[in-house]
Amino acid sequence: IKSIIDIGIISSILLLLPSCSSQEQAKEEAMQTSDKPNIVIFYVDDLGYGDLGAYGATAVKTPNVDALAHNGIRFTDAHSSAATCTPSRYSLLTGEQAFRNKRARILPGDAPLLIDVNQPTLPKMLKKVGYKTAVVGKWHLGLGDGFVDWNKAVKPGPLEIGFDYSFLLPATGDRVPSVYLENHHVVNLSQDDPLYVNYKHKIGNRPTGYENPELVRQTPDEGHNKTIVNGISRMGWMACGKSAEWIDEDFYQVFTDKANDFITANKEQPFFLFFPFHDIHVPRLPHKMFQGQTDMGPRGDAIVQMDWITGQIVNQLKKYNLLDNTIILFTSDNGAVLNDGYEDQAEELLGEHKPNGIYKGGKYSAHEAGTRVPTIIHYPNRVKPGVSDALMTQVDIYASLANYLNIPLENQEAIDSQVLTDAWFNAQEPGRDFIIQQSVGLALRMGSWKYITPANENRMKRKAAIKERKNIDIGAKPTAQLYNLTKDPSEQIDLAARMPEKVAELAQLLAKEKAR
Ligand code: NG6
Ligand code: CA
Repeated sequence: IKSIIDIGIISSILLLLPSCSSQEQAKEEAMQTSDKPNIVIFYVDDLGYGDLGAYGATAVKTPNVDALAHNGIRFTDAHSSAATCTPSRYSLLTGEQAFRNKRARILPGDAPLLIDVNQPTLPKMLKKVGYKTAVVGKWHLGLGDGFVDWNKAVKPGPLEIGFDYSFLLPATGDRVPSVYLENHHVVNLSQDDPLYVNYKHKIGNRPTGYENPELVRQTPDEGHNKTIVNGISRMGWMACGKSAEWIDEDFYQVFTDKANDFITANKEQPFFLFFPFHDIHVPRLPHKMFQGQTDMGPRGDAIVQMDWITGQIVNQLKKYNLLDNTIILFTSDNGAVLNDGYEDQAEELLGEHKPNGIYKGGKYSAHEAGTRVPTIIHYPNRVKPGVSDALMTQVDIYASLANYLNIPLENQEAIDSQVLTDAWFNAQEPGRDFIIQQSVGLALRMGSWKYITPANENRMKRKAAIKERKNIDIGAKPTAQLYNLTKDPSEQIDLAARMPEKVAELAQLLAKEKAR
């Protein structure tokens, strides 16, 4: 009898055991997951301060992004570190101001990888504590270490600087090669039709915008009139590689699917998804589904497309019950621009819409609209919804995530990055004391004040060119400029001549920061 009882006890213990330990395991996993939230960075291209419903736009509807703003913190004074794409991306991924690296400027499509493979990066740091990392979208940080043969393994690239997976537009939508790159390889490239790229002179016999203007769907400026792909002439020449060509109107689905597949594959463990959109950069060619959704033509419709993509990815997080434990950072790499290489009626159809809100300048500019961009943090597990006027910069994403995840930084790692998690998670907390804004020159914001460095002759020439072609004031003057943004947010009154001491104080702080 005893032995029967024993067997009974043992077997019930045995029966109990697996469920017990699986409960333990589930608890442990849950703790791990809440320890390590997923991280998704939505990085829109050229989205201006006034381009979203949540930031006052009425001519375009952005319900998906607005929902993130409504349920998270919407920042009113948050900045990309630069007024153009490559330097902003560089700062975000390295925690270092881009002016420290002389090569961190807008790159051509055949530029070598900008970030050194030995340099610390945000994805490398996250990998140290077990994150799976991916970049899906526009890269524009260079590839390879000199000449790239697109028919072989293209490296070093994202995989060598900390991403486990990459699916890219290698440079931008307006630059060749107009093909997708998945990890090290051009997608769908046929061995019989190898792909060549040149930025100095014409190669191959494909039509170009300057030779066959009748073949293009949008009239280019002279920077964008080289090889025609999908009816759009690009920057640079591309020969052969026909089978691999992208169709711009498919971007919305292709990138959404790749991002969502990555989420599905990693739903059981912490992941970092860096999602740099092509939208709303030129050429603006939203899919039919979005065409005509606004009265603003392709630029407005591209904003709607961007919003839709955001919604699809957020839905994927919801589907797996991951949304509450995901830190979503939604922002842009620089301010808005209307004409940036193609005639797509962005200016003519603008109506009352204010792409940069009340701010002066735009993409390329040292004025506020160069870097003051929509910025939203959504993280239901920690963030109480609100609106924050804390001064913020994307350079701080690196150290803030490190701090939140208890990852110690090395001595020379992310040297410009500060911990701003208090402000990330609480709209009442203050932001930074000062920020540096990089454009063709540098500017510094501190308290109410904004200081812009004096411009040299080159910068003055660039100012004239950008004013003429893009109708943007890049904020270059031969003398220093000073504005009081509390009283004069639109930078109308230059106080530099009246307040030389303030100018000197801010110039000194900037010089000290540069010398670090
Ligand atoms: C500029 C291009 C512009 C755009 C920009 C990059 C000219 C005159 N302008 O050089 O069209 O491609 O580079 O934009 O060629 S960014 O958002 O990636 O920085
Ligand atoms: Ca950009």
